[in-house]
Amino acid sequence: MLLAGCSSNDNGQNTLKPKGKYAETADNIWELAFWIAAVIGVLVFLVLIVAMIKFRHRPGNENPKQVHGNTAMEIGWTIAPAILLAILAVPSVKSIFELADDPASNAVHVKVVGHQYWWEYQYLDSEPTDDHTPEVLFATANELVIPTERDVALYVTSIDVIHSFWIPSLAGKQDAVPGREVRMLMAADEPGRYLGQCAELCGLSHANMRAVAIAYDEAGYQAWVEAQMAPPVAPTGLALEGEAVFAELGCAGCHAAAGFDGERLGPNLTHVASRDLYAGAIFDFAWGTPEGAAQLQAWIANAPGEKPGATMRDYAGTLTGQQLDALVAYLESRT
Ligand code: HEC
Ligand SMILES: [Cu+2]
Repeated sequence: MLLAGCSSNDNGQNTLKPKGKYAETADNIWELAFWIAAVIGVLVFLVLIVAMIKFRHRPGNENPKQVHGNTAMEIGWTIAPAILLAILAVPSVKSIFELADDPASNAVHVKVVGHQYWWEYQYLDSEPTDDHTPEVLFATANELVIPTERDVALYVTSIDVIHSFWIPSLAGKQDAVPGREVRMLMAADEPGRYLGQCAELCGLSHANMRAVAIAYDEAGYQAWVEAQMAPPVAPTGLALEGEAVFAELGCAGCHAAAGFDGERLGPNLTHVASRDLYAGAIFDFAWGTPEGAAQLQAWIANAPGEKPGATMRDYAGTLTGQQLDALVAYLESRT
């Protein structure tokens, strides 16, 4: 606990430093409960210490008077916690209703899908309801991009096992359960990058299933949406060669790379070059650098070797240097 307390304040995953109104709502309840518990804790320890010193065993000291079955005390220590819980229930229940409220009418709607071991984000044109299935405008992975000062309604689900979606400074934690879609509200006050983590043990690479929420101001967000909606540019040169390799090696069987055309096993790569992080946000594309290219080639050549349990096909080092160069050039052109 001491070591955890020494962690720097800006480690990015801190529920106690909320950066948006929904995270604040949860933090406020914690704050109240903490201070009540802290006062009680200090009182209990004080009484305990006094009792230990004053009534400790001394030679010739009889057993103290026993209080077992004392009706007044039994009633007292049953009623006191009940009253405390009743007090805490007021803000808790109020907050539960607030967090379950309908989002504002200008909200952004995103379906969040947990996969072993990465998060997919499908941007919807409207709110999903019992008798309305919204259209998916585009899909992205690992980086959830949101506007500041607007409600973001996330519809959290999973396609395989139970995951848990958690960006500590922007919202609470929501289990992602296959076959269920649970709405969760998120909001960010300031532009920035907010780190998160899958919070439900979901398999071998659970710890490698990170997430990042990126908040832009309204203009920045609109520009990003426009770029995601734009059709991918036609590749040229080495990238064109890479497109052919992409088709030939069956990459397209798992990865959509030309818009949103249905759900696939792997992340949508239509605009992959607009993202910084990949493979559950554990690697940095570092586009245009030799280190970035080397890491990406290592990933494509042998994904499960780079990330244990990754469900991407293991090409087990069968790809040639020329194929890998062409694939990286192709991916780099998906801006
Ligand atoms: C069997 C399905 C499958 C095939 C085939 C496949 N991939 Fe993948 N790919 C995945 C999955 C699943 C992930 C995510 C793995 C993870 O993060 O744990 C992934 C991740 C990636 C990523 C990182 C994307 C991101 O945003 O995280 C890139 C780039 C990629 N694959 C490229 C390729 C290329 C190039 C090929 C063809 C040589 C290929 N993949 C073939 C399933 C596949
Ligand atoms: Cu997970």
